[in-house]
Amino acid sequence: MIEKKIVGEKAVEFVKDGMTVGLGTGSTVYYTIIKLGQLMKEGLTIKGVPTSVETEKLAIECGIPLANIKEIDQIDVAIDGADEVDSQLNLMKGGGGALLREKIIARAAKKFIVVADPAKIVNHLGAFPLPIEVVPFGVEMTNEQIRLLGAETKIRYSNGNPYQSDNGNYIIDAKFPNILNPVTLEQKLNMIPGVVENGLFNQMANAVITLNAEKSVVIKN
Ligand code: DER
Repeated sequence: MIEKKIVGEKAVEFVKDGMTVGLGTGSTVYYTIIKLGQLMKEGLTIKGVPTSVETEKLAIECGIPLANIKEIDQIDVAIDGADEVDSQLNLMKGGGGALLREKIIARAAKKFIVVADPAKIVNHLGAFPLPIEVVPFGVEMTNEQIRLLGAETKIRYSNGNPYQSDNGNYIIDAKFPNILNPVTLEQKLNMIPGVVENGLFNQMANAVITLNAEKSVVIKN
């Protein structure tokens, strides 16, 4: 999809020589990672911090050296995709199941840049089911607590078994009606025992790169 490629590649303008770069997960940031690999061949020197096993494999294929996650406590810039972006730049993420590592790395970054094709830009979050990472123990009980917040919930399955994140946890996809106050919802979700993390990335993005109606690149911040 050309729109993904345009916005994904634009994000490399936020990467400077010598940086430690958080590498997101998904089909848009894929183009960022490919472009960074090309720039490394032209002399750019960076270290990557992948947000998933999938991204780690892609970074290695692109020749991007990986930072040792145990040795870093800060990241210069993190670049990632999103499933939805609202008018306040609150994000819904986790469609790719990588939300926990993505959120850890996005929070540790001095700058968090999001790459999103125009279809992701919404007035209010909620058309997309909210991914919530939960521990496998008592998943049905945790599911019920989320349902009681007003969501229709589904435990994510893959090949006939519950999907397992890179961290060995399950994902519950929770369809809430229009999410008018994502900050309050995030607080309520994180109070539920068994919830590890949720896909609401509120007030974290420093900039969102997308396209306007004329298909020109715009940077919302
Ligand atoms: O899981 C995520 O949050 C990913 O960033 C993903 O959902 C982004 O979507 P994309 O594949 O359309 O870029």
